[in-house]
Amino acid sequence: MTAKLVEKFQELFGAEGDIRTYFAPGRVNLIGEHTDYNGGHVFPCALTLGTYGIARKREDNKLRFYSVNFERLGVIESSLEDLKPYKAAEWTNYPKGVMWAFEERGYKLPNGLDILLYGNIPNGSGLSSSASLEVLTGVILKDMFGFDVSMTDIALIGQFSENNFNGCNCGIMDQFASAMGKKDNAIFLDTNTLQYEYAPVVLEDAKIVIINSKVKHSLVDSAYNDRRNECETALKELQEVVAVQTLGDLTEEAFEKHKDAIKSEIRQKRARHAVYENQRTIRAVEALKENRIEEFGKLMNESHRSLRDDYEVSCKEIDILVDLAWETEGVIGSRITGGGFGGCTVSIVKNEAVDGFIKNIGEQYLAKVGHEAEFYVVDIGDGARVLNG
Ligand code: GAF
Repeated sequence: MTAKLVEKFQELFGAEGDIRTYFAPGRVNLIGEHTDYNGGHVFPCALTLGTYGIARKREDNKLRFYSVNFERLGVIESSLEDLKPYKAAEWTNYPKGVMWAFEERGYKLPNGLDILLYGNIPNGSGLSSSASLEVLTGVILKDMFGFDVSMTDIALIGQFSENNFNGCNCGIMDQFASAMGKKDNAIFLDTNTLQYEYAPVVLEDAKIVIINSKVKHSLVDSAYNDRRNECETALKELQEVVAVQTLGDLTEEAFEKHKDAIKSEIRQKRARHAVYENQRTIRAVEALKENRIEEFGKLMNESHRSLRDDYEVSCKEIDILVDLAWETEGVIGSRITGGGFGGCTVSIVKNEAVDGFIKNIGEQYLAKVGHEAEFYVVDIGDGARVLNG
């Protein structure tokens, strides 16, 4: 894979100099959705799908980008002087945003770069293609310029760039999963403290299957930011009656006791999701550790209902996929994954049921929705890294 990309890089940018190769994965979140900006827990894992980067330092301060995924756009030129937030929408805003964020944090970029990218995560599907691009850029800059930043710093810088350069007020989950992923493990992350532990996902009798609905409703960024604002207002209202720093500090009982302090029904529903989902995630990780996989699956299903009914981030196509999964023999659990309003579902499916699951749901989805879904039986991979020096 990388040999072909290096060849393309050399064809576009010349063969001389120290050409280096990098990879950063996308992620799938098993449970703990819309909790990462509410001080709660998440449980994502890195995929073996992700973004590859081939890069070389330049002598001047020019930046040249090329994406194999957007070939028709050709080479896009820019420079270190041109790192300004909220410019015209184009994919180079992700790597440029991270360069800008490094400089904002005091890491001056001494040279420009030539970068070629290729991603095999379906774009805009909720599997964090943009976070993988951000983390990849962080790893390139650390490696090229010897910056003393940890992988957690790279995740935080990626999130900072997404929030302040690209205008999406996301939490830390996606960048963290891409930077810190570990083969065959999910990451149980407390987003309030950034403490984390790896939990092995050893599913001897089952597989993780992602279904891409291939719909992306246009609301994504604005509705995401709305949810976040609703939760922030609900938290302020709760703080009038109970001493908490985040919604993640509340148990279900404490929430039920104090919820009337939240003065709108919609905000109550949003906060209820954030509180219950956080507690569900903690319980789900315990269940997985103790090999109670059926219980893990039930919690995934509950997570979906809460995201559908209380948080209202699902959509017709995703609900069709989840309902079909719930009706299928051999499915342990199924839910929407990622930010929502389209994108993907994640299911845990018994080995012997996987082929039938793909065939039946594939056919029924096509009949009900009018276009095909895409299926990925995935492996959990390692986090972002230099592939060769
Ligand atoms: C998106 C965001 F980028 C994450 O930070 C997270 O909030 C997720 O939606 C929902 O859990 O992927």
